[in-house]
Amino acid sequence: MAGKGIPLRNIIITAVIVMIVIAIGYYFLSRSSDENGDQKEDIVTNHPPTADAGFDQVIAPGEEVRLSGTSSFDPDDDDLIFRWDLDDSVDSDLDEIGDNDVDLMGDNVTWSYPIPENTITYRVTLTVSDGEKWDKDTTLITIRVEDNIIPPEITLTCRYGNVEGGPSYLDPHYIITIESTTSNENILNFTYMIVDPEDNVLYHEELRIILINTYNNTIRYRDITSMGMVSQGDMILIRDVPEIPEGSTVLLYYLDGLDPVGEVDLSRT
Ligand SMILES: [Ca+2]
Ligand SMILES: [Ca+2]
Ligand SMILES: [Ca+2]
Ligand SMILES: [Ca+2]
Repeated sequence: MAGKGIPLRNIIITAVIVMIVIAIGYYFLSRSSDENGDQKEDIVTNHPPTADAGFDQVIAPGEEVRLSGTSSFDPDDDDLIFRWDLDDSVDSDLDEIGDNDVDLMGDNVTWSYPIPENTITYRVTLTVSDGEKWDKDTTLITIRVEDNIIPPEITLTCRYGNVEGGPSYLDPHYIITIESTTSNENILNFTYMIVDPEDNVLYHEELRIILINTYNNTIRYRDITSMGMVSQGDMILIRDVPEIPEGSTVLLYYLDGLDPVGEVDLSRT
C-alpha cells in the first residue's frame, strides 16, 4: 500500500506544478499578447471625426446667417478642417455633386444669401476632416418671407349735389362713390384723411368713426354693399359746410400704409 502511495503523491504534486506553470505561462502570454494588440491598434487606427453642422435656423430676408461647426469633434483630438457647402441644389465646383462644394471654410462662418421673393430653404452641408478621415452633417437654413399684405386699390369719384334721405341731406353734399376696389376689405382696416388745398389736415381718423350714419354728421360713410367692408357702391358723404372747402382732397389709407389706396378731390362741377 505504502509503495503504491508514494508514486501517486508524486504524480499529483507533479500534475499540480505543471498546471501552475501552465497557468502562469498562459497569464503572461495572454497579457503580453493583449499589450501587443493594443499597441498595434494605436499605431494604425485613426478614428474619423463626427460632423455637427448646428441647429436648423429660420432667418429674415437679408439677415446674415451664422454657421457654427464647433460641436463637431474628433475622438483622437485631431485638428479639424471645416468645409461648408451652402446650397446642395447648386454645384459650385461643377463636379456634378451638389453637396460637396467648398463655398466657405472655418469652424464659424457667416454668409448672406440673396433676398428671395418667397420663403426658401437651403440645405447646408458641413464636411469635417482630420486630414485623413471625414464626416458630413447638414442643417437647414430657411429664409422666411412674410406673406405680403396687398393693399386694395380703390377708385373714387366725386359729384356735388343732393342726397336722398332725411332733412340734412337736403343740403348739397360732396358725394364720393367707391367706383371700384381690387378687394373688399374690412372698414376697420382703413383711415381717412381730408386735407384742404393748402395741405392742412382737416380730418384724420378711422373710417369706422363716420360709419355711424347720423343725419347731422358732417361726414358719413354709407355702407351700401357688403356690410362692414369697403366695397364698390359705398359712399362717403361730405356735407357742404365752410370748414371743408372745394379743392380739398379725400384720401383713404389701408392699415399702416404710407401711400393712400384711393383719393379724390372735392369738386362742385
Ligand atoms: Ca481622427
Ligand atoms: Ca453646393
Ligand atoms: Ca460639387
Ligand atoms: Ca360696404
